[in-house]
Amino acid sequence: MTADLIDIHPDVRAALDAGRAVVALESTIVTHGMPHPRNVETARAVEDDIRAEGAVPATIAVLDGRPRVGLSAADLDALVARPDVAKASGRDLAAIMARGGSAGTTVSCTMRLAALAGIRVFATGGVGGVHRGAEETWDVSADLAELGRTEVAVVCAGVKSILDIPKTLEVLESQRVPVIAYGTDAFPAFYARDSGERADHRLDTPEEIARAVDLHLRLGSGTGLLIANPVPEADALAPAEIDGIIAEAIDAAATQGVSRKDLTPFLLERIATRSEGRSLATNIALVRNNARLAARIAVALAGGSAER
Ligand code: PSU
Ligand code: MN
Repeated sequence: MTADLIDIHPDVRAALDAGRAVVALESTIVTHGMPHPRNVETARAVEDDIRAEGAVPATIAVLDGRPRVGLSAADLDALVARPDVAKASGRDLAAIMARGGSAGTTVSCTMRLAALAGIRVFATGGVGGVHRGAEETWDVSADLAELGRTEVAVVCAGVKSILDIPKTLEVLESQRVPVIAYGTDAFPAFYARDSGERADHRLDTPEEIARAVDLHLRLGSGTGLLIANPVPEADALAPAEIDGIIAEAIDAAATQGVSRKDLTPFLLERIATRSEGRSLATNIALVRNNARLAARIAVALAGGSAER
């Protein structure tokens, strides 16, 4: 059904056909979330982390009008070299495909394509959510709507405090998306291990999380799951170190009238620059940490047989 719509890399195709573990990865983090060349280096390191755990990585993007599930090294280089590379959420896919464009895929778009390909586990850094001041701007990421209707487990490090975390958790609750924290009662806040909010559920092993994912899907829940994995202690940033930088970035966005799909990339870029790379190092560490957990969940879901 989807063969004429998306290109699935042969390694990914073979793993899916054999029922082996596959982990989807997004690409907006590469095209709009990190500076070059750290973006490409990180994308490759994350794929290696997933392979080391015995799963097959499937980085998802749109290249010259074709959605790709699984990118070769050359595809990744081509993606970042396209001068007009777009940021695609799920709703943008059709128009970008129709004009033959290229795009990094956000969490919402990556979930859509992963689900079409039959992939149930996806790793990223942070998902989008309800922006601070949303009562004025109505800025709520399409990631939350997609989580409310697409059956994929998304492993993240919580959400950044560029967002309104309590409101984001309220929308996830309304959307029937379970929020499961790994090894902690707290909902993590990306750079920090604890947002001050509690997650709905705590599970302590990848196997237990895999069981919950399997049950959620078999119950016909019809939604995704958010698996929140706190940043490793050694890589976390002190709130005092980052909160002022985030507040300054939000003020600058408001002053410059940055809105809609440009807002999140603007904030990420400004925070990375103003923190002199400390936020970037944390970002890279937590994405890799999420990839490893996602791979372990995918291996457990596939029946525990890692490819080693
Ligand atoms: N948050 C991060 N890093 C990111 C993103 C969000 O900490 O790279 C990216 C993800 O691709 C996410 C997207 O799906 O931004 C959300 O964008 P928006 O807020 O415009 O929905
Ligand atoms: Mn938005």
